[in-house]
Amino acid sequence: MTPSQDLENLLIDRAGLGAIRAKVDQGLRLSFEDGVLLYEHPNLMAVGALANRLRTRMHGKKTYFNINLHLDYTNICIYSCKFCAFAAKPGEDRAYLMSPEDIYERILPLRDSEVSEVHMVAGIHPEMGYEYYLDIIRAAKRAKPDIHVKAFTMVEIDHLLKISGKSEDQVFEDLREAGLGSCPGGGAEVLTTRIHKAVFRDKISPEEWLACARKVQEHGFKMNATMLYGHVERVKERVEHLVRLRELQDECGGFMTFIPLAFWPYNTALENYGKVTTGWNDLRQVAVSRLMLDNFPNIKAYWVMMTPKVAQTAQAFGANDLDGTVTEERITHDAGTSAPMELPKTELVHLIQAAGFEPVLRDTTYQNFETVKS
Ligand code: V47
Repeated sequence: MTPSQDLENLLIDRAGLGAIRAKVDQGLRLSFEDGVLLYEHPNLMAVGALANRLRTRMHGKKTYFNINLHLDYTNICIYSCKFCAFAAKPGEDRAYLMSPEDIYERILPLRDSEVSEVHMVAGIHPEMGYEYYLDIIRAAKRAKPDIHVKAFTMVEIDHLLKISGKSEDQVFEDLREAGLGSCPGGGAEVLTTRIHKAVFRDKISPEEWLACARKVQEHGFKMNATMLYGHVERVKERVEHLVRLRELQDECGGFMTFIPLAFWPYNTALENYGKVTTGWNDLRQVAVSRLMLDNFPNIKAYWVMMTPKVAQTAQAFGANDLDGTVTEERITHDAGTSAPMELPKTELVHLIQAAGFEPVLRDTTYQNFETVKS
C-alpha cells in the first residue's frame, strides 16, 4: 500500500465509513441503507475518496469525452412538466420545429469535421407522425454517413411505439434501418411515484420508463440513464432511483453511462421553490452514483448542467466521462444554466489534464478510443 493509500484509508475509516470501504474493496454491492448514509454523511471528502477508489479501479486516470453536437429538434411539447423551461405550446413566439431538411443542413458542414455524434432529444410534438422521426435520423445520416445518431429518450420511444401503428419489433427495425445508433438517458427524472405525481405527472411513469428501457435494450440498442436531481426529491428517493436502475442493468446490461442532471430552476414552474444545486451537492451526487451503480461502466459529469469547473472536480469524485463539446444545447440554457453553449476540444482536454487525469477521445458506445496528448 502506498503512503497516499494509507492516508486515504485513514480519512475514510476515521469518517466511520470503514464498513463501506471494506465492501468497495471486496467488490461487494452497497445496500439501500449504505446509499442513504453516503448521501447524508457530513464528510464529503471521505465519500469522494471512496468513489475515486472505485473509479480508479475501473478506469485508472482516464477521462473520456467526445466531439458531439446537440440538436433539440423541437421545443413544442404536449406535456407541461414543472421542471422544464424548454417546452413551448404551438403558436407561442418561441416555439420551433426543425424539419429533416433543417437537420441535414445543420450537419452537412460538419461532414469532414471531427464531430462523431449527434444527440437529438426534444419535446413531444402533438402532430408530427411516425415518419418524421425516421426522417430526421435519415437526414442526419445523409448529411454525414459516419455520424452516430444518439436520439430519443424513453419518452420519445414510448410515444413512437404508440403512434406507429406497428409492432414493437417493426418499430425498432425501422429505427435501426433509418440509422439510430443508441438512445440518450433523459426523461427518467426521479423514478418514484411521488416525484412523478409532483413534477411530471402527465409524462410516462417510472414503471413505463423502465419498461421502455428494457424494450430498447432487448432490441439490441445501448442507452444511457439519467436522474434529474436538486428539486423536490428526498435522499431516499434518489437512492430508490439508483437501485431501480441497478436492478435493470443486472437484468439487461445495456446501460453505458449514468448521468446525474443538476436541476436549473429559472423559467420553470419550480423557479420559486428550487435553488440551483451547489457544487457540494453535485460532487456528492456523482460520488454516490459511482458507488451505488457498481454495474454501470461509466459515470458522466455533464458540464452543461454541473458547470465546467464542478465537472472538472467531479473527476476526483467518481466521474470518468465529461460528455463532449455539446454545441447548441437548449434545454438547460433555457432554464438558466451559467455554463457556456459549447466547450471546444482544447478546453475539455485542458480541464481533464489540469486535474491530473488523462483525456481519451471516445465514440458514443465506448468502442474506439484515442488518447489525446497536448
Ligand atoms: O430528460 C429538463 C432534463 C433531460 C431541466 O444520454 C433539465 O448522454 C436541468 O437527457 N434543469 C434531457 N435538467 C438531457 C438528457 C441528456 C443530457 C446529456 C447527455 C445525455 C446522454 C442525456 O434534461 C431531460 C430532463 O431530465 N431537464 N429540464 C432543467 N430545468
